[in-house]
Amino acid sequence: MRENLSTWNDTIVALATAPGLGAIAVIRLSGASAIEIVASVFSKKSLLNQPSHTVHFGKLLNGKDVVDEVVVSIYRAPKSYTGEEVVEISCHGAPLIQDEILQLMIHAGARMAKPGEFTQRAFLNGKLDLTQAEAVADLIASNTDAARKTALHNLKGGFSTDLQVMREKLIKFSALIELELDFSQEDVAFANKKELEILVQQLQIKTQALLDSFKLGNVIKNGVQVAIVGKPNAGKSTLLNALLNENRALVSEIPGTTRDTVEEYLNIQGILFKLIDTAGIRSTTEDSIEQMGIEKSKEKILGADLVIAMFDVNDQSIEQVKIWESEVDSDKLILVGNKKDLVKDNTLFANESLKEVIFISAKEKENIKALENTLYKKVAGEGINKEGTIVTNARHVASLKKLSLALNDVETGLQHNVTGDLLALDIRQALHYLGTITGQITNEDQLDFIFSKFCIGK
Ligand SMILES: Nc1nc2c(ncn2[C@@H]2O[C@H](COP(=O)(O)OP(=O)(O)OP(=O)(O)O)[C@@H](O)[C@H]2O)c(=O)[nH]1
Ligand SMILES: [Mg+2]
Repeated sequence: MRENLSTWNDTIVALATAPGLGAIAVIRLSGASAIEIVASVFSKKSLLNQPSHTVHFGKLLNGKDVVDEVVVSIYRAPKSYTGEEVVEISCHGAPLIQDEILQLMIHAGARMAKPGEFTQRAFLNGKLDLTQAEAVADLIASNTDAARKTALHNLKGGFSTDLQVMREKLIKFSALIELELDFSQEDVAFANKKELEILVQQLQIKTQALLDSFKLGNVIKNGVQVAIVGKPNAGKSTLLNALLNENRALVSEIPGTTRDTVEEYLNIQGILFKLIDTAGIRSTTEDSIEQMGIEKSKEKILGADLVIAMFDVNDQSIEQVKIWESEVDSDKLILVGNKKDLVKDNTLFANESLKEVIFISAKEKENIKALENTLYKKVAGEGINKEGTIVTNARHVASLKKLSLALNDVETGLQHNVTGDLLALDIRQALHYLGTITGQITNEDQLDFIFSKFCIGK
């Protein structure tokens, strides 16, 4: 438990379910007086003596007026989400009723909760660490299966467990080194420097792996930008439609059909891809509107995480592949040869220069699955390791980078045989950055910032 608990003596209230009309709504209170406040307006037996984890049916009364018939659930401290006394009122879902009950609770002594304040209290009461609290926000905001899974992994403490193990080992060393300093006159060595060196190297590897996972973490959270580019008439818009399974973009045999970019989302095995259909690129065009579209396509290539470079396989395939390979980074590039249904000479598919190419027919929807698999693999490799920790939070990345630098300092110090007090200083610095991730070391502004991104009622 944390010491600043005593400052949290007011009781907060908020709507926990989505605002608007629903069959039922849940209003939640947390704080020392939560049960008293609800009991003071509850029609039935007194709630004050009821045990934790019980539900009670009754009426909420505003003077003599019945506001609603409700079910009240009681969770007593510390066995609740926040670690405080918590009451959840399930009422009928009309916005008017929700409002009236909130007003009633405020009148009886509660105050409106700030965004994320329930989770902030859970954190301050030691129920969650900071990475877990942040995972709660990610979980609520997750819109794909992969995002949900990584958030759940972190909520269960996946990320913090990894860091906690490192932290404990480092603390042990820093204690031993500091012990040595106390006995410096006697020239004894408690800490084994070789072991420390190995530990620091292991930590460095772990930190790098976590940093590397952010690239995947970021796309899991925010989606992958995929630009579909190529010459006019290559079939880009037809491909977009085939991937989406609907006629979203205009298709025609006239080159230069797509003028402005068309963007749509596609979920492949839990990862969100943002597909961007662009205007066909050709070297010269008289039409100034088309020219603007083309400039935009070039911009999209630069900004995209992946580029589907598309060409008509019946039109100078090898030359086009060469151009794309020289223009776009290989780990971003997916080469797609379209209109395979029109190919007369099948030997083309076996051509060595085209071995990276996925041959499809956008119009006949042939081989679209293979392209989807390639998109997925480019992002997730052989699959997202559900047990592995993936960093999805920019704040964690910033701390991990500083941690890595601090570990470097410890390593260099060890190599140069620096004195124990300098070494202890560097280790403490590394411990500090580890602590800022899990929240053992925080400041109020940072907490306010993190929790302000939550929705109200969580
Ligand atoms: N036979 C055949 N025709 C296709 C295929 N894919 C697209 N087409 C045709 O090619 C023409 C151009 O298709 P679009 O999808 O509009 O091409 P685009 O690349 O978006 O063209 P712009 O928007 O002008 O840059 C249309 O007449 C499509 O029906 C395919 O796989 N096979
Ligand atoms: Mg088009």
